[in-house]
Amino acid sequence: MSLSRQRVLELESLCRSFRIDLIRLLYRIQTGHPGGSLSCTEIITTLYQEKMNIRDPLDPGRDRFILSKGHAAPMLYLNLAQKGFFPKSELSSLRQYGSILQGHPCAHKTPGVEVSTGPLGLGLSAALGVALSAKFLGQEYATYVLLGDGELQEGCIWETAMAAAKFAPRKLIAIVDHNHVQLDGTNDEVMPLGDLSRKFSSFGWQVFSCSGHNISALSDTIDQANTVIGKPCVILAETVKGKGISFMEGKSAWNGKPLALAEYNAAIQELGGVNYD
Ligand SMILES: Cc1ncc(C[n+]2csc(CCOP(=O)(O)OP(=O)(O)O)c2C)c(N)n1
Ligand SMILES: [Mg+2]
Repeated sequence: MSLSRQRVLELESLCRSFRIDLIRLLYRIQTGHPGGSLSCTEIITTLYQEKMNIRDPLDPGRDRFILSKGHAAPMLYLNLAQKGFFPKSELSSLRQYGSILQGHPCAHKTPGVEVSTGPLGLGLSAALGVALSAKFLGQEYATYVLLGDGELQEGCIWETAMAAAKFAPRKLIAIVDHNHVQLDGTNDEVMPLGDLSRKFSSFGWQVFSCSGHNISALSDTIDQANTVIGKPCVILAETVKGKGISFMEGKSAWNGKPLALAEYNAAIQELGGVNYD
C-alpha cells in the first residue's frame, strides 16, 4: 500500500535531520564519505524506518540489509540508532579507536550490522548467500543489498548476478545507488556501465527503476520488488551524489573529503540546521 502523505512528510523530515547529523559527525572527525552517504539517505531510511521487518534484531525471520557500499556507514548507523539498536549517544564515537561504529560496517562490533563490508564488490555475493539461506531454511525474509554504481565495475558483481539467476533465492533485492559518480570522476569517465537495465535483465534479473530521493516512489518500488518470488530483483535508484548540499552535488571530489569550517557552516545552513559547533 502506498505511503500516506503524512508518513512521507515524516520520513522526509527524518532524512533532513539525518543529513544534518551526518555533516556534524563528519565535520567533527574530519574524515569519512559525505557524497555517497547523502545519495543513499532516502534509500536506507525508507528501508529501515518503513519497509523492513526488523522489530527484533535477533529474530531469525527478520529482513536483512547489507550495505555493500560500506563507505556510507554513517547513514546506516544513524538509521540503526533511530531504530534503537544502540543508544544515539554512541554516534559521536564514529570512527574513533575502540568505537562500536567503525568507518566501515563491522558485524562483530555494531548491533544490527549483518555483514562486514568496505572493500567494494563483495556485498552482493554475501547477500546471495544470506538469501539462499532463507530458501534452504524455509524462512520468508527479504534480503536487501545496497550497491554503488562505481562498485558495479567489480567483476565479482557479475559473477554473482549470474549465480543469483541460477540459484534463484526467494527474495533478493539489490538496490543500486545510481548517482553516476565514483571516487575520482563520473562512471562514464572511469569505466562506462552501459545500459544497466538491459545488462541486469540479460543476466536474468527483474529490473525496476525509480528516483532514489522520492520516498513515495521508493516505497512503491520496494513493494513491487517484494511481489517477485524466486527471481533476483534490482532497483536502479536514480540519485545525486552529495544530495542536499549544492556545492557537493554531482562532485566526485566529495566522495571522501573533510569539510573546512566555511563549508561546514554553509552545508548546515543549506540543510536548515542550527550550527552549534
Ligand atoms: C575494492 C575497493 N576499491 C576501492 C575502494 C575505495 N573507495 C571508497 S568509496 C569509492 C567510490 C565508490 O563509488 P560508488 O560505488 O559509485 O559509490 P557512491 O558513488 O555511491 O559513493 C572507492 C573507489 C574500496 N572501498 N574498495
Ligand atoms: Mg556512485
